[in-house]
Amino acid sequence: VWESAVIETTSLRSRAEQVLLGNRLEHSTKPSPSLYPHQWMWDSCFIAVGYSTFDGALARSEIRSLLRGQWSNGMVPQIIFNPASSGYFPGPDRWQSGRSPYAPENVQTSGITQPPLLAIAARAVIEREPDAGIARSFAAEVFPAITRYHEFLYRERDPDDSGLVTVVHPWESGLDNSPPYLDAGSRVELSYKPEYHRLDTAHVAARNRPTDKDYDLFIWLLEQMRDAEYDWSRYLPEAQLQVQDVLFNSVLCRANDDLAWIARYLEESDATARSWRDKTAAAIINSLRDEESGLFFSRDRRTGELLRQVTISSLMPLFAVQLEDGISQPPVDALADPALFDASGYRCPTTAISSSWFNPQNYWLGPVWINTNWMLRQGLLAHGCANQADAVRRDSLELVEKSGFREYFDPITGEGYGTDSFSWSAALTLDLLSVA
Ligand code: 2M8
Repeated sequence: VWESAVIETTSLRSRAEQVLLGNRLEHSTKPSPSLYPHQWMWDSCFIAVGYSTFDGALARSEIRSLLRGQWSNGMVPQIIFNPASSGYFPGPDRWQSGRSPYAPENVQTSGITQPPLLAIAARAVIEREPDAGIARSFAAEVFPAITRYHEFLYRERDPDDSGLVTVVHPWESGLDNSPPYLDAGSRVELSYKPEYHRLDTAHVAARNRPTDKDYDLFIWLLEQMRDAEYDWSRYLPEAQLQVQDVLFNSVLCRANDDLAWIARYLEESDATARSWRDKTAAAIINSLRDEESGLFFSRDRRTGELLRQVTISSLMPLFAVQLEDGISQPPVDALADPALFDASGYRCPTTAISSSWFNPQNYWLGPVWINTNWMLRQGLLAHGCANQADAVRRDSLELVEKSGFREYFDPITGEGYGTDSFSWSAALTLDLLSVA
């Protein structure tokens, strides 16, 4: 039994490496062979973590390629388009990022960002690099760029100086059709019906993807931002969708901690990164925590109300920062609650089972995703919950072993959905295998 377990692990590892190498483009790695044929920001951060387990040079090039797309105002874009790929909508012609004076000239990108995992990925890549000279020069190269990215987020996206960054498009949240965005989105009044032709449903069954109504919202919002030339001081005062997102800000909080680590590693001051971290941590606890349930929710910046939909994001402050016992307990307890996240199958559904939106087969409305499990596991470990963390790790590995490196998985049956050969499922499998 022991021997076969070792062989299984070895083969899982080599299959995961093959997925990443198979999805390589010239400078970076695409999330999947055909559904997502460009470079995505948070995908590449997870991918870099995966590469760091077996090829530091590829890990560094993944992050460098993201920074090639950085705008002169500091924004790191959600998508860096690969000129040789077509078949994804919306492409560069719809985004027209060149309307902004800050967009790079020789690289085509989208006009928004994604959960800011760069510092988290960069730290992992630096820590795993055996050659101290290489690690140090990479740290010195990326530190100023990542600092400028965080400066952008606080300067352009936190006009109230609240410590919480505002997300302006469901695609920025990474959890595109998650219930809080369906809620906030239902209040957006589309002034016209946008014209477009979806390409995603040519690759994946429509029942596993966002609806046409969701896409109307996504494209209409894109066109509003484009018309404002991606100038956030002009766009934000009128923007109909503005969310102080709990997952995005939790990632930012943790990224500040890792940015502070990189600063100390380079023997530079970590004061700015630490003060950002402390401010965002306090704001998450004081402004995004629901007193009654003890869970966390994103806040609709337009109405001022919490978007009280229980999703995986409600637990993400565990990943952000060290919480006091009384504050960490409700999210930890929610994991074992059959009405919330215990589906008697695989941990951890992305939308609570009792939610009226819960759908175990549709995208971010219920399936298990390996990236949210990866963050949750770290958050649980940081809060002394080793058994729960191990259970999340085990379930993640069981899912990819049983169903392959699919994009997402049914939390009850374990069946895989969405694209196959999905890069971050493979990359984070490599990381989870390496921390055993
Ligand atoms: C999904 O989002 C893209 C738009 O960014 C799409 O549906 O076309 C999300 O799961 C997102 O989190 C992810 O980064 C992206 C690529 O894997 O796909």
